[in-house]
Amino acid sequence: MTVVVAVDLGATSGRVMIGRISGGRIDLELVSRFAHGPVAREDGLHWDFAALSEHVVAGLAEAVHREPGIESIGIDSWAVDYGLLRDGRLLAEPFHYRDDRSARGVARVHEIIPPAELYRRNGLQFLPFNTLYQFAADAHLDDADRAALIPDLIAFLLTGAVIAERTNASTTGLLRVADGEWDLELAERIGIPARILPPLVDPGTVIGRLRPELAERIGKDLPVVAVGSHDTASAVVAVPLSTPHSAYISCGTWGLVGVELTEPVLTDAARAANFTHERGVDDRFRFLHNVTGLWLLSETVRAWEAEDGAPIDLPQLLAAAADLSGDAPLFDADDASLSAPGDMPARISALLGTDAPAGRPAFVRSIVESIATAFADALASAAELSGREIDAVHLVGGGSLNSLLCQATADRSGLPVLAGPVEATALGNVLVQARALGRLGDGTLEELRALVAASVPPVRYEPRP
Ligand code: LFR
Repeated sequence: MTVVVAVDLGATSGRVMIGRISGGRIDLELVSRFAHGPVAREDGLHWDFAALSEHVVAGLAEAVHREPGIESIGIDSWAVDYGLLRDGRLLAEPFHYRDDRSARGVARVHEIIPPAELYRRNGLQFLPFNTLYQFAADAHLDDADRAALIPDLIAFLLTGAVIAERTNASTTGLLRVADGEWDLELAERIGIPARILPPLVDPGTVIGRLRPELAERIGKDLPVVAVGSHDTASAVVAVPLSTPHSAYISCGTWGLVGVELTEPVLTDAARAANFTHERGVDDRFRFLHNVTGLWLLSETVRAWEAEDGAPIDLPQLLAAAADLSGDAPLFDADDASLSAPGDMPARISALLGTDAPAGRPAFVRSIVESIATAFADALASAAELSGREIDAVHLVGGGSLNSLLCQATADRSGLPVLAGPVEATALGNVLVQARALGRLGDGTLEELRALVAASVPPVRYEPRP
């Protein structure tokens, strides 16, 4: 039996999970889960990084307490955000990618380098919060000796080693799509000092061992192993893709919709459709588009709870939404006005205009159908741009539990949806650690995925006419 611990930090909640692999099966045990999100400070939206790292260390200690046989730690999180280090100390609390300072960075970068050239170099879809734009708007860059992306920053706190794990580094916009190395010329042109970019490592590399004081608190001296530290990269590892004709949707706060490729598609059409080339584990490309996912629902529920002063039963609300018939009014789930936190029902209503449903179940149905419509559009684009016929869609992550969303995605795309695993990201994290420990042989991605398919059978949704 191989036992490891996965720290998986999503944009609205984090979890620590024990992963066990034995007899051709993989299982997860939830150790701790904590909510988190943007916190408004005087100078903008941040992450409460002190609270986050305390949750991680406490979760790891609890994991080792429950399972002394744990052999390593892997960390993944949402992408693009970072902390600046100087002499081994964090200079300031990391900004949240939804903070609007990045708009200044976009203007500054695009003045120097046109978007078409950027796409040829880094292959990334335009998202205003890509790290390079955040760097360009960051007043403290010159004071720093290193920048570390969130999972790398946590690995640094745990071990003292500063690296840049490659799948997540590919979301900075500063990695060359051609060879996955830092584009130092690009960095120089936009005024980013090369010294802040740490050495790149691939998933499977041992980053370091726990600092002695942390090994003592956690209860064991463990190595921290680089996994696909971008959560989406780990999720895609655990998508039980059966054929090259399957697409995936990794659906949590975001819905990441795409296919896995071995060669990039750097066409004008791909750029116009805003399709990205994020690096996957084993040098695959995650050719995908970001659709605003469950963020729309979680922010809506948060606003209603504040209004009611009481918690809302979301499963009940979704069931009521599923019972409604007739066409739901649709809005563009990707509209830029929905990106910031705040009164989501009002902003969605503004997009729907006079069509905005009055009742909550109908409102929820509009949200879910609008997300499914955006998913279906992105699936069609993925097929067209990659020249690949798609005959099934794997929907993994939290969204896979939302049967209204899964069925609507099947209906609107005309494709069968295979839902699950819900914890794809943690599974991918665990699998890459186990392989690094030498327990899965050379384990190709296909073998890792077969292990997932054998352990977590998907729920199938057929498209209805
Ligand atoms: C999903 C995700 C997306 C990334 C977004 C912001 O959690 O990592 O892949 O585009 O968050 O970091």
